[in-house]
Amino acid sequence: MKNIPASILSAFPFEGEIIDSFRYGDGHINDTFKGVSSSGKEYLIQRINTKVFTRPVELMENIIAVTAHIRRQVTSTRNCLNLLYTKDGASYIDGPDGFWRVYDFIPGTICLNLPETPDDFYQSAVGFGIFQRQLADFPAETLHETIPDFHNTRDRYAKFKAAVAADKCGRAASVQKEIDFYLSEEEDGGRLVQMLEQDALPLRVTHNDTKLNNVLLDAETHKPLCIIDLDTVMPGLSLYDFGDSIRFGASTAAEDEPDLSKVRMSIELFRLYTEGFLFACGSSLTQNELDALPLGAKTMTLECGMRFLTDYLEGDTYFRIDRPQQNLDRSRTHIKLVQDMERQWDAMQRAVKEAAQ
Ligand code: ADP
Ligand code: GN1
Ligand code: MG
Repeated sequence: MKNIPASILSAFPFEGEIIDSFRYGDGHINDTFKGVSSSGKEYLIQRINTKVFTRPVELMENIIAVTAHIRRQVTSTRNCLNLLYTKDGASYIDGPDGFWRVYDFIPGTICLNLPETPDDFYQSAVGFGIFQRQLADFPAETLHETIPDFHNTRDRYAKFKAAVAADKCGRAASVQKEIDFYLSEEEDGGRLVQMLEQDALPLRVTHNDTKLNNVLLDAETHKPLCIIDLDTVMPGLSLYDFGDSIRFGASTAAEDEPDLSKVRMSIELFRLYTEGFLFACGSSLTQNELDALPLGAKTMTLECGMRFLTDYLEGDTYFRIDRPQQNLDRSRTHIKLVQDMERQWDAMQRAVKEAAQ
């Protein structure tokens, strides 16, 4: 999808007319555009990937409920996503051009792929911690599961093994080393699921996709303003949210960096994120959750890296790529990060203990 279809532009009551629009952001799943209207107001216009989100109407119901819950707790319109309803009063358009929704563009914000300064990462942790707190009393049973088994790492392993066995594109032999690495970590990969089954960890309402670029920071102060990308808000573990942030943001390089010598898990960034997250929501976490934070980071890194490799084996049909081996590169950076976490395990545990005091 190169730009926004006319049928979508005519369906929403934009203030003035959309006079400019272009692709926006670095998401791997949906098609996101920024639209600028003749009145000067800006909009974030998105086509939902319905191959990934097969029940988009339920997804929208979740977003309406979650944003209403957050809106009641904040004072500024910059602290909560705001949907623009169609001229017919619907929260989306579903037609021959796809499934589309529109948000007010929150002005004066930035989104980062790598922190510009360590404090940016700390602030993102505060943002996600506040989000966790804001949803602590949200009735989880009313949420739809937008992607079943999304962070069921055991299930992700089953899908990975099936992709290796099918070897649809004949790529498995060339990435045997990477396959072997992920398989060798299967036991650790399943530990969170096991703890959940044993009731050792509480199920909460979580975001489940807590990349640094899913928090809007104020462009001037770099303070957290709003958590975005709410498509995967579902019941989950606090460790998923903590872990996914570390996987993406505590790396010293981009998610798809081909030069692995640049990729490390920064223990300084890990410490900062832990401090920010616990500052914002630590008092609501159980001791088991606190103890499992390093495992959360490792599990989410393993899981995501394995998902990238699965997609590479299946022919790059899930995550958007803009060059042939991008998913393979993504899976390799994650191997490096997991190895780096293992090397720094004691320091990670110490950092959690210190931040929790
Ligand atoms: P994806 O699911 O593709 O990751 P996101 O919802 O995260 O899509 O949006 C992609 C990018 O668009 C974000 O990383 C952010 O830069 C920007 N963005 C999203 N929503 C808003 C908004 N309401 N106001 C300003 N920028 C936004
Ligand atoms: C996808 O949509 P985006 O880019 O925020 C993916 C996440 C992965 C992430 C890896 C619905 O997130 O689970 O962690 O890419 N989202 C979905 O960068 O699968
Ligand atoms: Mg996003």
